[in-house]
Amino acid sequence: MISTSIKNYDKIFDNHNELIRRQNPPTESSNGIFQRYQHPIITAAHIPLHWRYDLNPETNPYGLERIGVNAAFNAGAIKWNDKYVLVVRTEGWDRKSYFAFAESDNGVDNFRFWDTPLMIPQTNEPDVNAYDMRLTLHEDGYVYGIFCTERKDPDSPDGDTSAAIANAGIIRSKDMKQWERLPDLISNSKQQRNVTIHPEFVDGKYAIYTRPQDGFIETGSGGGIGLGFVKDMAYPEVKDEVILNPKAYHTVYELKNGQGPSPIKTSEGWLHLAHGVRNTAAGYRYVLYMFMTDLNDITKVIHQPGGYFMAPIDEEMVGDVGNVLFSNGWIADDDGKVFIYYASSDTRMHVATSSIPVLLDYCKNTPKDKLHTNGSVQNILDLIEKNTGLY
Ligand code: M1P
Repeated sequence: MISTSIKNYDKIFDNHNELIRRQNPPTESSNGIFQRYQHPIITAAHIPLHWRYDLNPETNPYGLERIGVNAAFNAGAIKWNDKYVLVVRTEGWDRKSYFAFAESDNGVDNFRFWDTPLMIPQTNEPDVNAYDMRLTLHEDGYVYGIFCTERKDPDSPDGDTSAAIANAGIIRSKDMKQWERLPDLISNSKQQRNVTIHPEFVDGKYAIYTRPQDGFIETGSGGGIGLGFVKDMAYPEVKDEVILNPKAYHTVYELKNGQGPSPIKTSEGWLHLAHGVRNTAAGYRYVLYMFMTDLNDITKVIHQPGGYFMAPIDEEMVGDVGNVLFSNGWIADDDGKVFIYYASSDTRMHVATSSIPVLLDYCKNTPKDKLHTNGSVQNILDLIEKNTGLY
């Protein structure tokens, strides 16, 4: 029965507090490469109650939820003031996404939202939808927040109400509170998503990872993860864009290939986390995969393990857009521990942990995709031979 009593809120607040404070132990099993945790770290239910309910019994006598949240996913991440800070793509019942910051002391549970969601400073052309922000501390001293800004395609035929143009919107800040909006990315491609900034200058320029596409959904000639250079972020025109890591037939990144968060620097090269998409009879399947680029030449891929790094399992496979893992945030601690923040099925946020040495070993020593079935068998035969006489 629907309650008509405002006492309703006591139970709602109790449940909410219990959810926020819930501990998140690791799962029992691990493949040695990363460790999953038992619970999602942020869901729609974690969003503060006073963002959703009118708590005044005079104006909300039935205790109704006024502004609902559909999903909380695809979060950017940064370590800030010793806290693990996420900028969560929060999607309302109205389908609009907006950004909400949440922080935790240990990176795996007890994420608490900051007081209010982010009001993004606007350009002359308002963002109709905004999502998937990457947070990167650049050596110029700014934290850059690069996100997808989506607007209706002005060239779409009459009656086509869904054709959209996606581009990279850019904000930056020195304190994570006051944000300055810069012009949207200027590039040769009509569509750009999954854009992020390299944390260091390259030959005095900003290096930008891109994902050019012909259409909003169709990749067309859009070839994969791009890399281009910008002289001045106040006029972010990408020059000399090249495809750093292309899509490839019969791989996990056959249909789409997009950079995740900005890469992590190690003594042996830059670690990259990306998502690959392939088509199936049941729709697109998004998985995470990894590769490494050269420490001194970021246009050169030096290691790329075959196949996926993480794919959706169990509850992760189900949600608004099923069979999707997506990551646009990770944090490497000074002791080498790595927190991989990933979303499942466009619905909820999770964390997995690993370490720099383990991820380097994974990238360097996992066999490559040899791009044909007997190549995969050969990889197994090589391993069997190597193991002869052991165990
Ligand atoms: O629905 C899966 C993902 O689809 C888009 O990603 P991409 O541009 O790589 O296809 C984005 O809308 C992303 O937010 C979403 O998770």
